[in-house]
Amino acid sequence: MKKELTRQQYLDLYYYMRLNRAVEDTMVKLFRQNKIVGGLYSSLGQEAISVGTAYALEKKDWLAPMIRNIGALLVKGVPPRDVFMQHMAKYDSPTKGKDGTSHFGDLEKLHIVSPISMLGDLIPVMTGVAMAGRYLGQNIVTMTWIGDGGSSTGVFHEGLNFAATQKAPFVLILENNLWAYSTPVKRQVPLENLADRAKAYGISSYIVDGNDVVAVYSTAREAVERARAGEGPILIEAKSFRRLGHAQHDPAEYVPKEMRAYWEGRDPIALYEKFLMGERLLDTKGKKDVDEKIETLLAAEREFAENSPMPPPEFAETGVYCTGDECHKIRPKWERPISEVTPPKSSVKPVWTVEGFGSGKSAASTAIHFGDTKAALETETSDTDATTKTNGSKRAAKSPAKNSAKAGAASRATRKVKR
Ligand SMILES: Cc1ncc(C[n+]2csc(CCOP(=O)(O)OP(=O)(O)O)c2C)c(N)n1
Ligand SMILES: [Mg+2]
Repeated sequence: MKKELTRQQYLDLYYYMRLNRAVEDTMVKLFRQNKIVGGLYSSLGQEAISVGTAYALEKKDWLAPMIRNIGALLVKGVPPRDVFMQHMAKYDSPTKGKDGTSHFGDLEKLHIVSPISMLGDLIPVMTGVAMAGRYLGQNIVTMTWIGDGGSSTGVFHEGLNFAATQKAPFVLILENNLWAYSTPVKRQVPLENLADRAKAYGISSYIVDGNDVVAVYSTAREAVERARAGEGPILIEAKSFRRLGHAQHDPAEYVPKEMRAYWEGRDPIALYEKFLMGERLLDTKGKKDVDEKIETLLAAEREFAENSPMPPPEFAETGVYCTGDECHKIRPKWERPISEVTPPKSSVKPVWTVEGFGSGKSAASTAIHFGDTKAALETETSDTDATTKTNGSKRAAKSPAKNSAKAGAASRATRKVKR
């Protein structure tokens, strides 16, 4: 671990990792007491990923957690009582008892989009949030997480391609914990590094040790800054290990004992404590203070959660059907005049300029136009034709392989027309 943060930042990372683990330990106890109504997932051994990445975001930024990202929620400002009550389906929980796991968000204050269970679906959603922020001039970055298994879904690829094409200010954290349910990553992806998936979409990626919180934070910070500066989406593969089963029901006997032992020896909190002590950023007293702070906080939060009532039975039908009141109040928030963003008054010509199309033969084929834009198209046409040729030859010099592939495609297309 390299030393490069402020003292407060080092201690914040420590506090949030400890809090993350303690909140989950408390929930295991609640689960054993039959007070948790749904499934209970664990991020044991992966706390450095949730905490280090979320800590790299600013207050105005948006995130969407998955099942192993309670740490990210805590960093964003969600009180532990909300996490407890949500899992206990209590009436005071963010979803008022309508969900028994972690499907809740906070669109108003904390900028959290609720998890979506269908793995990968948050990628296009958070791309959309990033694009909306750009449209509104907010200069925000959005972030979500996906597992090694989730990175094989269709929507992962569609979503990342969409984000790349739109140059969305979006950072995707791929938590490679080596298992997806009982499937080892080697049996489901023929890649050593899942970060290589970024190459297919022409975007940047990083690989980071997911058990080193300082490395995770520094990498995420750099990625967030680059995305905010307009470089487009960035993928970070954080390598770690799922120390428990998929959820509480799964004893994970399929995991080799030696493998578990290896990763237990790389516990992110133990590693970080050693680093902090070595750098004299933490001592036994400081550690004891954190123990007490967390213990006091969680005792109060747990008590509040346990005392919260279950929802009344009649509440079951509230919010299920549209009554024409609440749901119809939702309106789009146009913060720029509509005329500014729609043709014909828009300062942007309603004509796509396509550079480096390749054939350079037909100018019309280099522009895709829409609406009644004949005049604009005519002006655009000659410019575009020139650009196409220049760029085409520049590219030919730089990248012969790419160009010959294009030429091949072009001649195949020509052959097709002739027939
Ligand atoms: C599209 C989709 N397919 C299958 C599932 C069922 N499912 C939930 S979690 C999970 C395993 C996910 O593994 P991984 O992405 O590696 O995440 P991890 O559990 O290791 O954090 C599966 C298959 C789902 N929720 N969504
Ligand atoms: Mg996994």
